Amino acid sequence: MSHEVIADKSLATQDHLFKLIIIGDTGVGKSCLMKRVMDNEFKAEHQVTIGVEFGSFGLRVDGKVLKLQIWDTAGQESFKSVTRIFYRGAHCVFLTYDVTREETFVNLLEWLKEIKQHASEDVRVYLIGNKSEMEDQREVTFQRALEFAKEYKLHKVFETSAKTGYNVEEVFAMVAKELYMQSKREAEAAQSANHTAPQDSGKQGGVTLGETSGTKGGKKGKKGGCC
Ligand SMILES: Nc1nc2c(ncn2[C@@H]2O[C@H](COP(=O)(O)OP(=O)(O)O)[C@@H](O)[C@H]2O)c(=O)[nH]1
Ligand SMILES: [Mg+2]
Repeated sequence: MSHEVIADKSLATQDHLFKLIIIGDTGVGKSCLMKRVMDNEFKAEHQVTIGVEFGSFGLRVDGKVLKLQIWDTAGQESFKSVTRIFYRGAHCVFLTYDVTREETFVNLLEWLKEIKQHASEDVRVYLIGNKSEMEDQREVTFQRALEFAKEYKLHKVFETSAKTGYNVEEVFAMVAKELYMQSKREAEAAQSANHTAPQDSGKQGGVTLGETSGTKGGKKGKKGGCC
């Protein structure tokens, strides 16, 4: 499915809005990923994020405007109580690590606990290994990330480089499209359930438009992007 990135950052109107939260240890490149996708820029110096910063990324797909609302969180332990609030209502999580620092990969287990405790049960978790252009300093192989994702049932795995831009726009665009397709499927399922229900037994149809319906892995799907 082709797409066109919408340059207008104000993006006052959109057909679908999806919330994405970026988490992971400090210094892995969360803020740089957001800066790259929003402004196509990279900053070499590390400015510690205080609490949470907010951005957005817009896309036109299928004649519809999709907007990703991006919440870039601080990685430090001291900010966790603040950032936890932002897991609520997130459609997806970018769980990030630095491919050149193994400790940031090991710490993913702690971040998974945060997701389990504070995000909704059916949130999509994408594993993102950043700084992929630093091949000579790599400490975590892609294979290891794939195995981790399989073991913990994460949705997908990618490597990116906020520095070169490798895979950044592609990943954000793909996620927006996946969320859009999911919300479309859910709306269609809800609609057909509404149409067929009265013929069944005269009982109330169990699914209301915009409510959950079964999706991948037998889990309940979440509310589609709001309009
Ligand atoms: N080589 C390289 N450095 C990066 C990349 N992404 C971020 N950095 C650097 O890593 C440091 C931390 O980045 P930042 O986005 O502030 O990390 P955050 O704490 O996770 O938000 C900064 O010095 C960035 O310049 C990348 O893809 N490649
Ligand atoms: Mg940051």
